[in-house]
Amino acid sequence: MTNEDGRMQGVVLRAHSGHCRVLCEHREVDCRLRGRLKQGRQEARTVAVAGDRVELEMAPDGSTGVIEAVLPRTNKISRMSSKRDRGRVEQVLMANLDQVVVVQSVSRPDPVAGFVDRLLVAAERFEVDGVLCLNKVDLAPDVAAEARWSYYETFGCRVLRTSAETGEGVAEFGALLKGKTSLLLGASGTGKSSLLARATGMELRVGEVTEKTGLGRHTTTLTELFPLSEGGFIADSPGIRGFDAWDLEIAELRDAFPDFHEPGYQCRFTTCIHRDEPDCGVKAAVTAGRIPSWRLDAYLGMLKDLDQGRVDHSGQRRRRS
Ligand SMILES: Nc1nc2c(ncn2[C@@H]2O[C@H](COP(=O)(O)OP(=O)(O)OP(=O)(O)O)[C@@H](O)[C@H]2O)c(=O)[nH]1
Ligand SMILES: [Mg+2]
Ligand SMILES: [Zn+2]
Repeated sequence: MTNEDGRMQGVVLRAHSGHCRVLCEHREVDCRLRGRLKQGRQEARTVAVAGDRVELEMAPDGSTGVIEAVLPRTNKISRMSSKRDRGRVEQVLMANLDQVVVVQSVSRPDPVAGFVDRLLVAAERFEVDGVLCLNKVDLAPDVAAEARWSYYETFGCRVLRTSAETGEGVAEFGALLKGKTSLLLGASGTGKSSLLARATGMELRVGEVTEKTGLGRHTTTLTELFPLSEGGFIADSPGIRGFDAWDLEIAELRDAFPDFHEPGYQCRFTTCIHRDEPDCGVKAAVTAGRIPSWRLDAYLGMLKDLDQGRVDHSGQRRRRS
């Protein structure tokens, strides 16, 4: 596609310090960013990310290009950079997506309490569909976590059970991706790349889970988008240890727990954040066993992080940008 300036349009497949691989007219082209697009070193990584639609000027021989403009995003997934000492830096993982597929192994690595909840909150915060994919169902599951999974379905979250090893559920996983732009997100070693390879036949690097710690080895190092033969795109991403959604307000965090909405109507205060307030409908629902206590714990853990983040990063309350 060409616009009136004679520029081509493309989709960024991967981006790394000002260099991007762009899919343009069924070809992959290495591009650099036009200097004026870079807004200083720290922001450079947010200017163009996987999934961004861009306008580019192609070299006469068509071998390389220069990104002249990044088109407005329909949405994005972004988080606070984990390099906390540098202050508050936004890290955009991906732009223009339809869904986040949270990949969690039922064991090896074992699920960490609150982690899936955290990733689903990120999807809610950025108004992207969140799906939970439980992988490695061929292994004996971590018993403590097993009881939790079916709860997610009770508030409308789709839950898939897969094994990249035996192929169980992989057809369903493939069907989920069809025609959509998806991002695979999860801890290292949960099997994101393995699942993707099994579902699409692509050759991707996978890494052993460390015998001693049961953790992954951070095999995938860059978020990369792949076009699917049946339409749509899928992004594989590096394993993450934590995720603090960028620019998350307390009220947004509260609203990102769909199972709290209805009991929340019983809270005495409409501003209740279900922490210290009296007559809280959500806490009553936990006491009555309608909401499991680990869900409230996951929420309160994130609330605490949010409170601390506000002080740690700037010493003053954050303002929406
Ligand atoms: N038993 C079993 N092993 C699996 C399954 N899926 C993946 N694995 C193994 O888990 C290990 C990690 O798989 P990867 O696909 O590299 O995991 P990843 O999530 O991409 O990890 P990072 O790239 O580090 O984030 C490899 O040894 C895989 O063979 C599964 O369904 N069952
Ligand atoms: Mg990987
Ligand atoms: Zn409440």
